[in-house]
Amino acid sequence: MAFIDMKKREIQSKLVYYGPGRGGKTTNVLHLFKTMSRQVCGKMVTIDTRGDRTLFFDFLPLSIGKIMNLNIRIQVYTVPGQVLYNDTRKLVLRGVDGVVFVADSLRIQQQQNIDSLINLEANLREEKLSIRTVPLVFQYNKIDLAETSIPTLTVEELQNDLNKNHQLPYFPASALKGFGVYETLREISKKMIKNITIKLKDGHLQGIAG
Ligand SMILES: Nc1nc2c(ncn2[C@@H]2O[C@H](COP(=O)(O)OP(=O)(O)OP(=O)(O)O)[C@@H](O)[C@H]2O)c(=O)[nH]1
Ligand SMILES: [Mg+2]
Repeated sequence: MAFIDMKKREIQSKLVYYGPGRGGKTTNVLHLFKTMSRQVCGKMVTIDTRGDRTLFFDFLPLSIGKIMNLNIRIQVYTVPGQVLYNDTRKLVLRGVDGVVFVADSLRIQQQQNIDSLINLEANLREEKLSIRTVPLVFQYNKIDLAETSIPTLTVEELQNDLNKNHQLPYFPASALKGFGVYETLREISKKMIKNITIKLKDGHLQGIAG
């Protein structure tokens, strides 16, 4: 849950990249880290990986602007997508303010995408949240593979599988090539800032001592 730190004059919020294992969450955050200026993003921290599999989480702090003279900081996290790490996913989701759901365009991952979204809904419910209440955007990653002989899902199929009932913003992307990564971040940041501004004006944002 976003909160104000009066001492530092900043608002802290949490964005989580969620989705099936090997979908490209870490690759998204790595692209941000490699291409953003150091004024906007801090150091990327990767806690526990094996090969390219996240076992705990990645973390990247971003400073993305100001509301009412307060700096807005977004702490970006990725969850481990592998089914067996659900306890870690729940831990990372705690206090979430926004979610990017990174789906994998690989056709063999069709069911894993659907299962991961069901898992997200269940874990949000435990936080008394839902896809309808938390800012969320979909990213359809690995779109570059559509130009190869590897079987992929079309954007229409991904929409039908994941977003039919939600009608949320969605972005075809290739985190590997850096395509669609910023568009995704821009949209989720916009939604998060809108939410934070409403809470701030209504006096519903928690403060910490300053
Ligand atoms: N072709 C292609 N490969 C990608 C893309 N994004 C990620 N990959 C590859 O997919 C593999 C998995 O990517 P990761 O970013 O580690 O996936 P993850 O979602 O963090 O996986 P977990 O940590 O296991 O949940 C890596 O080998 C990446 O290089 C993409 O847009 N296109
Ligand atoms: Mg990862």
